[in-house]
Amino acid sequence: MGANDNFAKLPHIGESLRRKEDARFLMGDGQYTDDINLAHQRYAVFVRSPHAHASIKRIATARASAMPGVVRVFTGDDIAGKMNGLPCGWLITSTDGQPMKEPPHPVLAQGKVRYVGDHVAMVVADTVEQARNAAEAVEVEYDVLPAVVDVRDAAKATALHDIAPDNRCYKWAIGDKAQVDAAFAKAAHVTKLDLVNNRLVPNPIEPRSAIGSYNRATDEYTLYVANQNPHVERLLMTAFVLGLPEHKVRVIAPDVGGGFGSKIYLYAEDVALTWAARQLQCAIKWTCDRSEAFLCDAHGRDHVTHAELAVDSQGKFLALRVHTDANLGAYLSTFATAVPTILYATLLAGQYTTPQVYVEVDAWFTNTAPVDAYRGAGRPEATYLLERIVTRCAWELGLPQDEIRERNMITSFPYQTPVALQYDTGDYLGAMFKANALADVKNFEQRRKASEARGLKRGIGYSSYIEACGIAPSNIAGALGARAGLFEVGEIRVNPTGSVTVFTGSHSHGQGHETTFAQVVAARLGIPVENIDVVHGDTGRVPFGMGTYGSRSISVGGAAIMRALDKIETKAKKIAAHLMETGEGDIEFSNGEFRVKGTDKKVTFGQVALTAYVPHNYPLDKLEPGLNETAFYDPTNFTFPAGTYICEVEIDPQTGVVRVDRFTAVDDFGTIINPMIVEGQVHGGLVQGIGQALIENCVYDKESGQLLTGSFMDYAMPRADDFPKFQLDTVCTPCTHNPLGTKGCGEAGAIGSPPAVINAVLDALRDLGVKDIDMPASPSRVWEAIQAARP
Ligand code: MCN
Repeated sequence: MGANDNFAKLPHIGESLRRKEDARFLMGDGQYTDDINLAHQRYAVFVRSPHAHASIKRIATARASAMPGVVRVFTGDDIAGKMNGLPCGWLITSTDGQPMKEPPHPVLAQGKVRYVGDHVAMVVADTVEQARNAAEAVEVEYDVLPAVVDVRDAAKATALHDIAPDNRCYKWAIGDKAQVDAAFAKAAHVTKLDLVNNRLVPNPIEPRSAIGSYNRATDEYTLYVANQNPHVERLLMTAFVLGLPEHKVRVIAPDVGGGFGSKIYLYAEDVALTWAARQLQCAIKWTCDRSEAFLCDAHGRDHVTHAELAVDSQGKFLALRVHTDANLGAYLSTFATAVPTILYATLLAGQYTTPQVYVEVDAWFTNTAPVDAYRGAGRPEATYLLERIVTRCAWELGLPQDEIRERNMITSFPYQTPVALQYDTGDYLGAMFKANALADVKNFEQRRKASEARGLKRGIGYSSYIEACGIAPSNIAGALGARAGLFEVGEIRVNPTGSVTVFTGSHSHGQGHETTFAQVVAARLGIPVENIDVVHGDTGRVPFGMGTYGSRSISVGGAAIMRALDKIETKAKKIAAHLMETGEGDIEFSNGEFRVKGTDKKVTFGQVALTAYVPHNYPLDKLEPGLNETAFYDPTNFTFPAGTYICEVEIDPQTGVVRVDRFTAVDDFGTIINPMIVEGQVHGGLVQGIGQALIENCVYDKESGQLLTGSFMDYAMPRADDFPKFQLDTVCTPCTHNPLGTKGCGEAGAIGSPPAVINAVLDALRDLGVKDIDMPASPSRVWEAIQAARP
């Protein structure tokens, strides 16, 4: 097996099976971290900085320590010298010859706090209430320092870290600057665009939660934690922070209620609880409340960009020049440095044949929460800039939005971009034409007139996105300067009765892996889906893993499972040959049966499984008992999902209220395992992307650095009635280099939708003279833009 088009024809592939995991979620039987309680468990509450930037002059804990139920109050002094700071997991290399700045990130603040919510002390008590009361009694004296929250002010602001006196973390560039400058010199037209990609708060339904525990008898630690990548969490915590042997720490990420990239990061709380469990010889639980989550969960986006697109007289793109300032927050999260570089700049060729692209990125520290890989991570920022400038260019040249895209889209593959990536397959034109038909673009003008008759402005916006998923092939990650490539692990344990347990290093926190991974195994082995269980999220049960983010699970985790299944099939054929007294070369396997070629002799998969564990007359020199295989899979390339999204909005010019009236998404995810799950993933992504475009915005006060949008009263989450019924369809060009032919679908909606919405808003307001608007296009912003454009 291996030819991915044969794989797509197997039973269960392309079937919308209901999610196996939903029964327990719908019946209230899910086991989230906060549902777990251990014997003699105590509770932690963190004292957090009320200031965005301050020196700590004194911390007095005596009063808090003497309060009822308090077990211990830990401060930075208690941990100093006993552990290292939190690491950045995926460091990249600067390209300006200066080393990248990786400032220390103490688990509890030492001498200084750098954002509102920074960890100052941890109080452990018998009950949560006692811990909360005592946390309020911890006295901290601060010397407040000037704060900076806007990335554009970072260079001139008071330094956050001694190691970075100008607050710059790194300068990074990709592309051939000289060639780009030469292309601009001969351009017939240059389109320019300045934009802000607004900061977002991820807000998964389940807030973060963790329980640290320690077993004195075995000298072993266990950390239960709402996390997307338990093995990476363990690796970073043991190797970089606590200096413990890895096998002494077990990390369990049980049911996790959404992550969206905010639960990748090794957070200070996780380390503090694990370490303190041994100090206090008890289990310690902490569950984040929503206000803490707003302050302290890793945020997303926060870029300021200037871009220029050079085109010839036929509207063909000649070159793209980009400068981006990226806000990394106060400290480096796990993916912080990779997001505005490897995951962003390499996508700026988009779906187009632009021969030259040059991107410069300056990344800065500011007094804000760390930024990490929020859904899409880097790729939404790339798509937003590119699809905005392409549409602006179309309007400047008097071309329809689809026309300019058609003139520039890549049509032959593989295609090498000028910014490192090689796209293996795609059908960009096909997706756009399909989207045009589904969105009924030909009748748009009629709908526009009907809106006008009701006093409303109607606009249509396009976005033809591409993303790099299946993160991350070590050959490419390494070539781009990343610290590590990201493979995945799959173990298949065939039980004697022929049922199968799958152990995967991927982690499902809403994506339905327990169903889709079982579909893959059922398809390959020809056994019922019900006979397959998928185990994930436990370093004590799964051999190793890199976790789930970057829409990597089916294409990397699933491919590792396929590799393990290849090995199972090879060994099972030997057993079948032994049973049927023939050579293994004579055996063929399909639909759960091993047959001797050209005869009607056969044995079932179940018979082979039983024989593996109850061997008779085995040639033990050739065959060892058992049917259990593990495989590691390092992809050779990213997968490149792509598609075209078309949004239609109606705007009330009196109030500035934008209503999304129609939204069409045509995606290419290669082979699709479960269409219903994929549709759900696209819906979720669209809601987050449209939310960014119209509603969501994380705002800090410029002077004080206080988070102004620190609750759902001020941070607007999209709701079902903010959206029309989405019209979805797909085209399919199977990925050429993984055995399933799949491309990731988990982020597409969030990546492709923001520019489609803003292009639609601008199209609606064009004849009023509005040329630009930043996300979110809230009613007040739209109204102000209309007023400002008035002659
Ligand atoms: N799938 C499929 N056929 C394909 C592609 C995917 O059937 N061609 C299925 C997969 O088998 C899997 C699901 O679709 O069940 C998503 O797969 P994939 O695209 O590989 O993405 P991951 O499983 O790696 O999920 C990560 C992705 C990311 S990066 C974010 S952020 C995100 C997202 O998934 N966070 C989510 N979707 C989320 N959904 C929920 N409910 N909660 C989150 O936190």
